[in-house]
Amino acid sequence: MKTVYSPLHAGHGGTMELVAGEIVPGFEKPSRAEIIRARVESEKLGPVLPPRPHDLTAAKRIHRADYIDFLPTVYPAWEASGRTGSALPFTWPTRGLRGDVPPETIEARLGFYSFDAGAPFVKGTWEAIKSSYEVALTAAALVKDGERSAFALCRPPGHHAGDAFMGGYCYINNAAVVAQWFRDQGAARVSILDVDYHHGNGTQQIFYRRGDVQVLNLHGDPMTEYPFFLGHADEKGEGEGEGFNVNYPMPFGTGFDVWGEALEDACRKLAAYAPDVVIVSLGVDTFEKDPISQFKLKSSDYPAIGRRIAKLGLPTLFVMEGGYAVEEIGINAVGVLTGFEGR
Ligand code: 6XA
Ligand code: ZN
Repeated sequence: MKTVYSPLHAGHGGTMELVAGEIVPGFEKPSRAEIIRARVESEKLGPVLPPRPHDLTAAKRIHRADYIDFLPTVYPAWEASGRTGSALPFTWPTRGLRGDVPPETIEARLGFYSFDAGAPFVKGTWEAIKSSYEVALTAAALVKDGERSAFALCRPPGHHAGDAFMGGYCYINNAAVVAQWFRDQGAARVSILDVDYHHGNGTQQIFYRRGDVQVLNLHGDPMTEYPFFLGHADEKGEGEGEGFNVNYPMPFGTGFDVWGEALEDACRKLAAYAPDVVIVSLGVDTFEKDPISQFKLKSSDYPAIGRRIAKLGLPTLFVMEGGYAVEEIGINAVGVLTGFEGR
């Protein structure tokens, strides 16, 4: 399996985040992608290729143009206003406030285009976002051109980003962008299987009213887990999308016995939908030692995930999302891929 990777992700580093009332170093850090790349190499998964340049047309098929145009302006505006450190919002247009007038001040604009304070900008963030997007599109082209599978080693991740908002370490929704790209290249139906520990609220929001992209999500129950405000089992899609959004919320402490059954059910629904291509939002924060998550999957479970997905017999693009136990992130992520390849 070919991997697409860009070193430009590393410019998005040194971020801070708010956890349980404390400012701490960001869990979503550059070493994550480096450790995965090293494991891809040591396991001889296949060649590691650079992304091809892409303009932002494909991003604007999914995201609102004003949102995409805002992203490269964030850090320059932050610096121009004399601020330093991580650019972050602190005010959001929630219920009772106006969400239709983008303000001028940079923190306020960040609040306008986000749902939380979990998507910080530093100097290299935009270049990293853009490279992650190019990684996803380049890997998608490999699958379109006949590879059975490919691995987009995206960083930053994407599945919390919606049509016009960032959050949860995510800016451009890489999986959603490539799903639309496959549709634009002639695929009739696309399935997105999101196995990250967190609900992919952005992906769900983007495709909620569409029947041409099926979205299946296995995740921590939003009653007790981030992103809290989406991801319940009764969210099934609307209008033409009715029945094409499927959520599997699971409680803290869930192990592979229960999680694997949810995967089995999701794979059966996916097979029944008969898509032309499968996009896997590959998060490995379901791992028992993940520092921010509460599932109990073991390293030996990840190859089984890959094997089950391979059994679908469909062209498959893996898009990297979360996973913060950096010591094992390479073993677990690449474990899914080698499992997929049947070794
Ligand atoms: C917020 C937790 C962000 C979770 C990001 C993630 N403090 N999403 O891994 O998949
Ligand atoms: Zn996650």
